[in-house]
Amino acid sequence: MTHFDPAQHPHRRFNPLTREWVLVSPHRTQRPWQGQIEKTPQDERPPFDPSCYLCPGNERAGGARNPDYSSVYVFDNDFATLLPHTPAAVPTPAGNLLRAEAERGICRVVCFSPRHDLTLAEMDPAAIRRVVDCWADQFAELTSVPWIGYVQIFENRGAMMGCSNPHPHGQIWASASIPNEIAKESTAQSDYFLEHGHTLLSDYISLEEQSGERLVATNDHFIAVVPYWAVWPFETMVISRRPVSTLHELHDNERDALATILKSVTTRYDNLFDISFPYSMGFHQRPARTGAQGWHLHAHFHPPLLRSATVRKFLVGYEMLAMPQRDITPETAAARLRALPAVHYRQKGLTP
Ligand code: H2U
Ligand code: ZN
Repeated sequence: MTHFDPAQHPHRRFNPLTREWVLVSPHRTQRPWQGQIEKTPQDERPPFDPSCYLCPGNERAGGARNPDYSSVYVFDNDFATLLPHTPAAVPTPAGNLLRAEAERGICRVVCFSPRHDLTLAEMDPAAIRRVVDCWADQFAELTSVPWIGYVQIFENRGAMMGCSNPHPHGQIWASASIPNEIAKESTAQSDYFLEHGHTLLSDYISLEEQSGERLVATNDHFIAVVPYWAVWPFETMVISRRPVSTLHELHDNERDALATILKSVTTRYDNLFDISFPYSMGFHQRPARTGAQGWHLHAHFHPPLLRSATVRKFLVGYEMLAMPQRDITPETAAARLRALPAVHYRQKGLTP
């Protein structure tokens, strides 16, 4: 028997943020594939689409009309998942197996650009910076609502992720209670901070910089890595170097740096299979009122694609019933993303 080699042998890796494990099976990347046949989806869109409910000046499905906006535009979701005026429920007695609580919230839609045909990857850094400012302002505004407990800023990109419209946009769901993933990350980060006196992610980014093998992109204020414990094949995390807990605390140059690294990560994603790469991404910031200790600002990108433009990974079977599993190692995924050109495939050959 040879020595254990994480590039060859099945193993499991620990996610210190959620305290959950992921199975890694690098030896399986050789197995034959007879599943889905690949074909590259077309992605040609006009800069303005008269039938798009997010384009400037158009009427939305809910009946409201968008203003003729020229930068970032935010509105209350016409079909919001959470509503601000839900009546309070009678508390379910502890120990009851049928437990429910009323949930209140505020849901918004953020149009990143008036241009129907762009994506974050294709927007210029100054325009992405305006989106960063909008996210930061929205976080501050929504956390100042006394009953809001947590603000989730996210983007579903691509029809494969259930995104209903290709116009570049994201969503914000602010809820009274703390969602599951945030509760897990809060506990882990706060315990780590109390024990070590600095944030879990500060120590983590030091390790990643020393090894370099999972880095995707870095700049003065942010790093992008395929996390050691990644579940999705090309999952990444974007982490601020300074241990701030919200977007709102970022200085001017840090906000520019965030815009730049978001462009870099999304460009590499698109260049991986020469398509507009689908993903769900979102920022994890501290809860509004509690559990702030040790929170370190970061974003997660969860892209579903595996080996081509159409072969996607599903969390099914063992993963649905037991635990997540991946084949290509995070190190291999990071090396592939790192090696890609920094110029977007649709802009190759165009003068900047
Ligand atoms: P997705 O593309 O991630 O589905 O987000 C689009 C959101 O836009 C969705 O939550 C909202 C939907 O409720 N929406 C409006 O608020 N008004 C509309 O006219 C259409 C869609
Ligand atoms: Zn549009």
